[in-house]
Amino acid sequence: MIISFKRVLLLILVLLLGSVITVGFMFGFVARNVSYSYHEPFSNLPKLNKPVNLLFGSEVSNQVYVLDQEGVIYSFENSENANNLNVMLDIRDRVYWDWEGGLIGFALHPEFDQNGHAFTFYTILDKNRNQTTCDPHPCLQLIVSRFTVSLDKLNVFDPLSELNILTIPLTTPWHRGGQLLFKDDGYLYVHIGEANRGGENLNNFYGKVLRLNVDQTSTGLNYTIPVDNPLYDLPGDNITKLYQMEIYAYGFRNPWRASYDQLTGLHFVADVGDLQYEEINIVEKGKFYGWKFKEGVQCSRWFPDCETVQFDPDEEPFFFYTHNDTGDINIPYGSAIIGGYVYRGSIFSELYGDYVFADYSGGVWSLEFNLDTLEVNSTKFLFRTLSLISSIAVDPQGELFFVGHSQGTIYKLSKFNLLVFEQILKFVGISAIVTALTYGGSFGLAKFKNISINSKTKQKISLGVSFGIVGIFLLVWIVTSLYNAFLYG
Ligand SMILES: [Ca+2]
Repeated sequence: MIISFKRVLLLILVLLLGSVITVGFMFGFVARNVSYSYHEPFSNLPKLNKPVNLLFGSEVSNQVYVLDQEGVIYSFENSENANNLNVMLDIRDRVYWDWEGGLIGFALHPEFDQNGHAFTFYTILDKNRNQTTCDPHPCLQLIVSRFTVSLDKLNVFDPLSELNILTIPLTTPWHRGGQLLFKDDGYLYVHIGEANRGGENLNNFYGKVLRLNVDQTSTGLNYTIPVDNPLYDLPGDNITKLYQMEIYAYGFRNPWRASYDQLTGLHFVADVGDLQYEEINIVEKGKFYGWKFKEGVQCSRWFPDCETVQFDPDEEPFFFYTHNDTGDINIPYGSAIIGGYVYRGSIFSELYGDYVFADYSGGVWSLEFNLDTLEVNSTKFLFRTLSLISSIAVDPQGELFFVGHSQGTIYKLSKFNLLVFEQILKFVGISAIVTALTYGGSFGLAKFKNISINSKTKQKISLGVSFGIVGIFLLVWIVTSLYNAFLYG
């Protein structure tokens, strides 16, 4: 049998092509834009209705809490085997929910495992107010209150234990804020939207971050005002209403979500924008964040000539983005900022210390920033969900979770070391090498031993050996992929 030149050339070509593809991917010559993804860590749970907030309890309690916007708090075991939602609180009879209202905020007291106190933020119909004062919208109230778990059932809140902290009248159905947050000082930070009232006036709670001591009570209040709140010593008080001493920072539009990084003490507030910019602000005591004079770094549409208006010096956002897709995947864009966390987990060491955030439209990015100047150095696209994202959560290990509002599911940040497409190409590359070597080797052996290669049987054997080895590779591939999935799951 004559081994044709064409056949040898073809074998060499296949060998070369396979080597180039394989070596290219092995040493990362082929650029990868996308290496992050998400999966459902609690895939056995029933579908949620309208989840808007997710919170992990302590490592001891090992519980996860999720809020249904319509007025239910569920808990479940922090385990991938969790398959049951426990109803901790059902106040659907009190809650009035609409597209951004309802039961939207929840925080556990820092000593929750001992005292069983948790705090909620929700909207209700205000039946005592004259409806014509709110037309065409329903008259609403924003309620911040405390619930305590039942003594006999530690995983259920007693609905009768409700203690009112704040009641704030609303006249429009927009911009309520929603985040409740405890920081290391033990105080409760309440993030309230401007409710179309602007955030600049210090005589009301709209567009503010409030700071309350909820471990004490004072005359007529189920909290006290910390004496180091920025307006505490100013003339005027809560009786003359010149200033509200609860205010910690002001000038927000819709501070829907906020987070606190214990390591740096940075307090991040995601402020949902109007027409132009979605903002991330680093909040400091007593500072003004611009609304309703400015949106992002520009005059708002309400004060187009804001340079001519006198207002307090404002803090520029830590970061902002527009609603327009620039075509560069790493430049954030979307419809409404959802907020985020400084990543302190261990699975993704390259993200450590970066601020990871989501937009409601489903995109997730990370910001790498300078800790001294608080300037953002770079932005990186992580992934995009099919679901709208309503909230982000962090577990006791510092790993990140995302609440799928429209799909009713919870996602976890995960990493594909190797993308599916890449896997296939690599597989093709190695298969090509193996096939070429085996097939070529069989021919070479046949030639060497002077065996007639025309024998159909010999051809079948060499093909069989080729595909057998390819099959073993496929098996190894599947096992390593599963192992990767397990590692990053
Ligand atoms: Ca601002």
